[in-house]
Amino acid sequence: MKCRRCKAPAVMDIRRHNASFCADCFLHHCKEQVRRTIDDFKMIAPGERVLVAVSGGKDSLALWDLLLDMGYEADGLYLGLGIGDYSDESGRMARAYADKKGAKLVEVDLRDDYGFDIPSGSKAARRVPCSACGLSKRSLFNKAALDGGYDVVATGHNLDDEAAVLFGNVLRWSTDYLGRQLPVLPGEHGFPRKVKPLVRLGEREMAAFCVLKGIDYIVEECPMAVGNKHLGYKEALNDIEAQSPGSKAAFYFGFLDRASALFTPQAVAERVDLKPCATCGAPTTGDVCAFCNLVVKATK
Ligand code: Q46
Ligand code: ZN
Repeated sequence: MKCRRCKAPAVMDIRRHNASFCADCFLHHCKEQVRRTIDDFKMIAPGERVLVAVSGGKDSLALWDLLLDMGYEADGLYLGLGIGDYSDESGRMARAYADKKGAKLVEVDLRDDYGFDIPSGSKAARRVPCSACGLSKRSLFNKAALDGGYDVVATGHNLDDEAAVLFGNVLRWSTDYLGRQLPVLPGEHGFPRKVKPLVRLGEREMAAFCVLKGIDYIVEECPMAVGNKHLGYKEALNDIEAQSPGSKAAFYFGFLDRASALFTPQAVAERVDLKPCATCGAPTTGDVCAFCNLVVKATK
C-alpha cells in the first residue's frame, strides 16, 4: 500500500476515497478536508473568534488542534457534566491539551454553577439523561459564546455522527429536526453561529489523527450512552458502509445537496417566534427557556 500523494509506504487507508496515505499526507488530507468544509459552507471568516466545544474526546480535541494549526483564534469550552469518572477523566484530557498548547480553556461546571449534575438532575427532572445533557450543552454553549464575545461555536461532530443523526431523523421523519440539520447554522435571534467543520471526516480518521499527532483523548464512551438509539444507528450504518464504501458520505451530502432545503421553511418559521427567557434572557418560544425549566426541576 503506497501513499496516494507521495508514494511513501501508507499507514492509513480510506476506503470511501479509495485512497491510502502516509502519516504526513494523512494529516495534510485532514486539514484540507476541514479547510474545504469551512470555505464551502462559509463557516468562519478571517479574524472571527471561535469557541470550540471540547469534551476531551478525539473529535473535539482534533478539531481544536486543526483550528489552532490553521491559525484561527480558537479557545476551548469544557462543560463539567458530573458524570462520575467519565467526566473527571474527560476534564483532565481537555485541560492537559490546553496546557500543552498554551491555549485558553473556558470551564463551566453544572454542579458548581447550576447546582445539579446530569445523572441526578435528569432523574429529578424525569428526563432521559442524554436529553437533559443535550439541552444543557446547547444552552450553555450559547451563553458562553455570547458572554465571551465569540462569533462562532464549533463542535466536533464528524461524518459518522451526522449520518447517524440524519438516519434517526429520517426513520421517524422528524421534519423539524431535518430542517435544522445543517453543518452551519447562522447566528441570529440571539444565537451565535454554530459550525461543524469535521463533517467530511469519519470517526476512524479522527482517532488516527489524534494518535498520529500525539493527542491524548478519552477513549471510553460516556456511560450514559450505552444502549441509546444513536449508537444503534451508527452500527447499522457501519454495516452498510462495510458492504458499500461511501454510503455514509453519499447519504449525508446527498441530503445537504438535494433534500435539506425542502425542510428549512418549517425551521425558519419556528425561529421567528422567539423572545427572551424571563429568567436568563436566552431566546426561547415560551416564557422561560427549557434550560431554566430544567435547572428548577433538577435542583428540587
Ligand atoms: S455526554 Fe451527555 Fe453524550 Fe453522555 S449524557 Fe448523553 S449526551 S452520551 S454526547
Ligand atoms: Zn432561561
